[in-house]
Amino acid sequence: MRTTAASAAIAAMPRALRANDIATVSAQLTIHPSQLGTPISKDFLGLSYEAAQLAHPEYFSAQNTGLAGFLRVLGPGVLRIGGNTSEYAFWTPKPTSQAPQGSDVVGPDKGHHPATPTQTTPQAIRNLKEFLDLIDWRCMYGLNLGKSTPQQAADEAAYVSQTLGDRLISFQFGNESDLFRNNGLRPASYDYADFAKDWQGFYNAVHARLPNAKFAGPDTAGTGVWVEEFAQQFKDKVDLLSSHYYAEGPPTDPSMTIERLLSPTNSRWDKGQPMIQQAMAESRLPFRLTETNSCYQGGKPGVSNTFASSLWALDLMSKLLNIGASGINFHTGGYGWYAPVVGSMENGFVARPEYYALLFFSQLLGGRVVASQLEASSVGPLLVCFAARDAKDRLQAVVINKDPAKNVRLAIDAGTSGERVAVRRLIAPTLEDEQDVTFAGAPVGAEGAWQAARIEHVHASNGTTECFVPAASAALLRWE
Ligand code: BDP
Repeated sequence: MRTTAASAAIAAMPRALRANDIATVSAQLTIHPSQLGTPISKDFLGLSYEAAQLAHPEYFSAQNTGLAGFLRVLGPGVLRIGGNTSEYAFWTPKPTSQAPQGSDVVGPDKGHHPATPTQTTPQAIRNLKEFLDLIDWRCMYGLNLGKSTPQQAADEAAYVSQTLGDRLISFQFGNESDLFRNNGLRPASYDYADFAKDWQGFYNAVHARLPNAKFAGPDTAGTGVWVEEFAQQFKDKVDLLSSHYYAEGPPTDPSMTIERLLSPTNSRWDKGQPMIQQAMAESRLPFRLTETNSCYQGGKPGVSNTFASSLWALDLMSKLLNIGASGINFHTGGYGWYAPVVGSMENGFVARPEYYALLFFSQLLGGRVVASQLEASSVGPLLVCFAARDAKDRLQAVVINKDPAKNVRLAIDAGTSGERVAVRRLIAPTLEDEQDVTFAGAPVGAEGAWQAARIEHVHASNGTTECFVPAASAALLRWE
């Protein structure tokens, strides 16, 4: 069985590993294993689903074992409920008509029109609790700020809190309220001060009903000044700052390509990041990227569902570690182009390339970043590296080679010698590949089944470990 998996892995090797027509350049990584940096939260990984998915109460239920398997292995993670449809999801404590049943799946909202109103029933929340227990995740629950009232939000929050118990992390009010002035939910004059007033009203109502409830926010689309203003104003009321980020969009724009997604100079993230850091520093609150993905309006075929999205996602997670963020929620649902897992209860679920980035990153959970320096002038900014200690204190290095035209020979000085280093590779035949991704030589199977099938070993010589990282691939190195 091992042999079959190994031969499959070799067949799936990037062209670069088999051919000599790609340049190989050298780079040097120096790791300072005792200089500890940011902790990597155990619940760093998460997914974000549309609130409208709750209108189909079987989806997040203990019956959905097909989906549960994929999530459990990434955990203990965070399931965030929100998205555009949260402003159209109405708490319906006593449904008069039968709520929709079955495995209907809700994809990411494309934001083209106001969403269809949906009902969130007590049954959906009870099922959600069972689902969270099954996967051992917790939930950040978005309440409807756009079209609901503080009173309705308090009623819903009371039921959610009582039912989810310690599976509930916090409530948020509204999804991307910085866009309310553009999407018809508020007048064109709606600004931060108006939002703060709305937010305070909802907070008062929920807090009065649930004095121990926890809150996060502002959950804005942008990482702009609203996050900073919110942090200043509400730092004593929230436990966590949150905002969203989409690397590209809209998908109809021909310049939204794989090349642009992976480019270090085109990143909207780099513009927003300083404001997040400032908000964190001023408020001393942690930050979580509660909704993100490669391309808004549901993603772009040929970009969001390719191997490029795995390398993009890994790179984004490394950027989040750089600022000490506490986690990330990839937006998903249904068969969305950028969804890490797609499918339905009826047809089963499969992992898309982006899922492999989460699986790779799950090896780091509960650990700590350690200081490292990359000297890679001949390689350029498409090579991203960092080092970390895992939960068992083992030293690891993450190497992300986003360059499709350069293999990298990386010399690593980890300040130690004589050890064996295990290498697990994240590879696919090309950046455009949509289905032949493997991690450590193995694909992810039904219900998230995955077991490493190919672990290479390299040895340190004179204190230096050398590792070859093919063009358009990533590697996880672990000192044993
Ligand atoms: C975000 C929304 C989410 C959408 C996503 C998208 O919160 O509901 O699905 O954009 O456009 O802004 O893909």
